[in-house]
Amino acid sequence: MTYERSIAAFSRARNVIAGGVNSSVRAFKAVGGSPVFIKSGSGAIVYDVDGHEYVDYVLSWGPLLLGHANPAVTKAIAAAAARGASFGAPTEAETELAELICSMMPSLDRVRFTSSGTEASMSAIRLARGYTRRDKIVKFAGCYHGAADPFLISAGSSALTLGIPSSPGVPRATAADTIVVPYNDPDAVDAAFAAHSGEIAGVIIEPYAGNMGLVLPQSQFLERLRETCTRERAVLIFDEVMTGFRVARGGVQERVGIRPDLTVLGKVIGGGLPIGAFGGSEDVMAYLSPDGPVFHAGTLSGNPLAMAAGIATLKAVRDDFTLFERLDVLTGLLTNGLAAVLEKHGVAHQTAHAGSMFGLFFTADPVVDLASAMKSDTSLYAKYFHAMLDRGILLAPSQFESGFVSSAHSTRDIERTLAAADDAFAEIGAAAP
Ligand code: KE4
Repeated sequence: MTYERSIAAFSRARNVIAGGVNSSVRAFKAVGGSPVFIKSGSGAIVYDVDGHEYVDYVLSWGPLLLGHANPAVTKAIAAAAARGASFGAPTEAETELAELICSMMPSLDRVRFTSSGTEASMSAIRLARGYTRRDKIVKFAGCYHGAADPFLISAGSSALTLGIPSSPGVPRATAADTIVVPYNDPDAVDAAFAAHSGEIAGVIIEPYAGNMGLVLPQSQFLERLRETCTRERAVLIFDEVMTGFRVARGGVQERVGIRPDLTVLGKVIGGGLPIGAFGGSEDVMAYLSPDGPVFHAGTLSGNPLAMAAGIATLKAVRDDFTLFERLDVLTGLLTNGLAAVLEKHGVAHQTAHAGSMFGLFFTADPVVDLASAMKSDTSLYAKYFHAMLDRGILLAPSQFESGFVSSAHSTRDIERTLAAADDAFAEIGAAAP
């Protein structure tokens, strides 16, 4: 396939937008080539400016649980827009979305909306520090909590992709308050608390890690974290921006039966519009301004359009009792099918899937943390990405991301994807040195 219009669009964008993109991972740096510019989407399909059609597994990096231009979501946004886009005053739509979230995530007594997951994670950390009067936080190598200074130390997602997991510009003093330990290593967490007794405000984790590829917690890892944080009186924060309302109605915390003290949300709860949220027990959230001393604010927090999109999305999540089962079956069909294709072509691989999230690593060894994820063959991933793009399948343009399936995807889309993968590896295999 040729991509003339996308190439021209990228060249034009670079004249006025830094790097030609408004979020780094979109630039295709990890896979090479020029990024495709998308013109429109509908259901599981997106169309680029050259007129190519793709089955989309990026889904705006997770928000589009119901697929592109879902009719109910689109109608809700249009109706809200006709009433005025923003008021800078409370609206009942914010209460309605908060009630929907709290009804499906029982660990949340109270929430606060923001305009991004980054802002929500930042604010959750500030709240944990204010609540405990401690400064340090523990994060896990390869986990990504957004583009805020405290997290850009051994971060995942595009920070990892671009080789800047610990970004320049983060002051040493900030980095000194972030303790990084390996994912799936509860002993390392205990050692951090032993070394910094009484100094650690909280532990923030992606309970299913989706930003180094998909890496799932090993048995008892999350349980140990909960015990340690309870013992040390530190705040356990589940960053469920990606997993919330995606791996189950109540996120990972429903699947594993663990109540974090704070939860960070985003993506799905906004149905594709800018959103983030953080929430937890009434006790902890009472520390947040204006009732408490820990400050938070945001011009467009709780924006009526995002609320409308989120309400329409979460009503579908609440009312469709087979949704998560269907998504799990479809995603399993995809990952099992990909494994079979890779076996057939003799390609070393690890696949993972949880609900409607999936991951694929090109390595023979199990992936349990960042170090093992980094052993993946990223150059093979780049070849795979482009071979699939040329065959009408849009995957994450980085090995260190997760893929997503929506309720708009069909078994026909999965079959089309598997046929493309088989054909792609026949080509790649033939080209192998
Ligand atoms: P945003 O600020 O991008 O809304 O959310 C940050 C964030 C926080 N926590 C988790 C677990 C996340 O996955 C994210 C953002 N995810 C990335 C995808 N890996 C967003 C894509 C991008 O950066 O363009």
